[in-house]
Amino acid sequence: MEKNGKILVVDDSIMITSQVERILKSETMELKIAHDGKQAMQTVMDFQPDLILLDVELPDTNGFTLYEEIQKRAPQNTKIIFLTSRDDHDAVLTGMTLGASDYIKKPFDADELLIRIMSQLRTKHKEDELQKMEEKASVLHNLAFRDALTGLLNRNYVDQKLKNTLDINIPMMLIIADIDDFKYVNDYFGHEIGDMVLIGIASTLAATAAKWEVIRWGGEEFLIVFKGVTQQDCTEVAEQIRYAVEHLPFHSNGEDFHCTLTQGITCYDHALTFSENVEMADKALYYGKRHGKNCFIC
Ligand code: GH3
Ligand code: MG
Ligand code: MG
Ligand code: MG
Ligand code: MG
Repeated sequence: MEKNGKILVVDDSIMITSQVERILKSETMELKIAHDGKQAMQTVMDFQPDLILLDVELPDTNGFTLYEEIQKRAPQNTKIIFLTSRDDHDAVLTGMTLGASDYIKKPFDADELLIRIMSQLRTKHKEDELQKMEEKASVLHNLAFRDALTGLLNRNYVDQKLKNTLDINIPMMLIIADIDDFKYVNDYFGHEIGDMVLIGIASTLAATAAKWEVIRWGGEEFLIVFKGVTQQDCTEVAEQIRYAVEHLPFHSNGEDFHCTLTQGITCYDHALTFSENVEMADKALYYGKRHGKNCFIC
């Protein structure tokens, strides 16, 4: 029969662990016992329980400290219920403030314990389902809207998502950045190294303009969309990008080399279409290309 929950009981009292075993025996649950903090941590990692019943007074540690250790190692939705004879106000507050799912005082009522465990397990299963759905949605989102080589947003993202979020009341800036003499990199070092350069420069752009949307616009062209910034903010980022890319070290066949890029910047005009705005940034970019590259033009 499929088990519907993995429970770890952490308690140094054999009386308590046997009692819990009796209560849960009839249920379709898998049970493990740990008598101290060390055993508990080992079991958390090996067994990956859905729910932990955690005593506070333990021979080698205290349950509150152990709670924090478990949190660091256990999967995200693991439920932890304190089951303890520490019934004073401060202890209850400490346990619940740490984020425990529940706090049950000893001596406990068997039926109540079971119901509370089942309730937490149901919540856990729902959270797991939700997490799986979110992960699936995120994978689908990435497939649709991210470029496979660089991981940056793609043009489809601009058409399907970004264009619907434009607000005429929010000032915007665009940067079109194009790698300088990239054809030479491919011709001299080969297409694979060319790809490595694209990945390196893309991640530099993503890190430097982390607050904004960075799109792989074409082969070696990138579009950065700034919302709610001044021209000065934008040119500061452009200079950071220029500097960071220029100093990014590449290596192939025993040779060290560097790449640069040229940027065209435009203040977004909401009276024009998105493409027309990109064309304006393009014009600035080509001005920069004709005037020595490795620069930005407004
Ligand atoms: P400029 O400074 O004027 O921009 O010169 P450029 O050589 O960078 O520009 P050009 O348009 O002549 O060449 C761009 C090159 O980028 C040509 C194309 O093969 C290469 N490219 C485009 N996409 C990719 C890619 O995904 N991987 C690799 N390795 N190369 C690519
Ligand atoms: Mg104890
Ligand atoms: Mg180009
Ligand atoms: Mg180029
Ligand atoms: Mg060219």
